Amino acid sequence: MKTLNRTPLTAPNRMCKWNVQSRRAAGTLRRLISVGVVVLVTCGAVSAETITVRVGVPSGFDPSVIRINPGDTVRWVWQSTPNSHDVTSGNHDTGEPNGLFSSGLFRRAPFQYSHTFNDVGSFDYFCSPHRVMGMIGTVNVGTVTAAAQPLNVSTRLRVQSGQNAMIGGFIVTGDASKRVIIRAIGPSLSTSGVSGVLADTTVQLNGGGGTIGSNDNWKDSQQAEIQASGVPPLDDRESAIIATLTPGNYTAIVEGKNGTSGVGLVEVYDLDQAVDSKLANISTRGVVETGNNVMIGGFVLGKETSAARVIVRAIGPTLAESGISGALADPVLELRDSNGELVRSNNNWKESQQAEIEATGIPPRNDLESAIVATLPPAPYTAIVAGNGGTTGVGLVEVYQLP
Ligand SMILES: [Cu+2]
Repeated sequence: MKTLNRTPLTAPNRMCKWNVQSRRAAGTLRRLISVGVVVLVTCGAVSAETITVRVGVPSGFDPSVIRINPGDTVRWVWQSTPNSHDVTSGNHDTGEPNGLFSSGLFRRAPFQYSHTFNDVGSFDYFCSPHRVMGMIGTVNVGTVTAAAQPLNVSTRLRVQSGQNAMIGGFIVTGDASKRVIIRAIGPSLSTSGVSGVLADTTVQLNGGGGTIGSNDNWKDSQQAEIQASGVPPLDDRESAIIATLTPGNYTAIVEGKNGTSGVGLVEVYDLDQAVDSKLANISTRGVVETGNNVMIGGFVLGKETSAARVIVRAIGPTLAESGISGALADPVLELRDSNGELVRSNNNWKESQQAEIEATGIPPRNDLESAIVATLPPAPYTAIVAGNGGTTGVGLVEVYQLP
């Protein structure tokens, strides 16, 4: 197995509740720290949190279903809308209040109401005048024992045009809508020593059989929202879209403006980690080259404190079946931790872990493709895909969370 000497993309730039903890990075990683991969990881120790729910957007609660730990506080924040709203605990179907919590009736922005949930359980609430129109919410309180979940995905490669654009895919699973930011990064990569960067990025978000949105320069629209996310792009020519997405499949297509090529980064961040839904099955397709232009996929496992079981796949030859020309003939895959240490590598998936990979139900369909099954503690990781023997072509990297 050829070992790639490659620094990971995802730097251990860890944020705990938005307070940046500066953590010394290994030498080879330091120059990549400013790449802009801000990693959101809920810290291991469980401490009480405050989760914000927006009231009246335009006539609902956002997010409407959340999961929190006992002792956490929910803060409802009224948005400016023509109507007044309230938060009243009780039965969704009958509108009968149960007296557990109430903001009082006829509230308007600016107004906030908070309630701390100490008991485990599922707590329904509604807005009295708008319940019948579906303005209802639920707070699920329980010590979270689920495995860590993907909070963000980022992939870096040399972006080309048309069929060779960079395509980031992800799935929102669960019952509730998920608020995400999608970023396409190019020019600011040069500040971290990456050469040949995409000078001006564009991004298009597709899902539900159509285009949800597109953006060229992020300040052109949603500027305030993007800034408020805490992760605005560093360069005005870079692109970003904030969207609240119902469970389903989505793709983010990153291209250079006017057909230009260069190294780019696509990122999807979970902006609503308390919501009862998650990002899953993240993938990126693009042209895999050599040296600095191999495909570097980053993903972050977080939110929960227990380890997650994942399968990482590097797909090449089977892309030809879906009409992709110039597919990578023989991918090799490396999984590295945030310090750049090799967790595991694989060339042909049947060479090791064959039974484990088959048991996942999603083994690669071509023997030359690569896969790794691993149980990983919450942290950032990188999956590096290259062509065996320095070959190049279109490849796909995928990370699936396993039950
Ligand atoms: Cu209302």
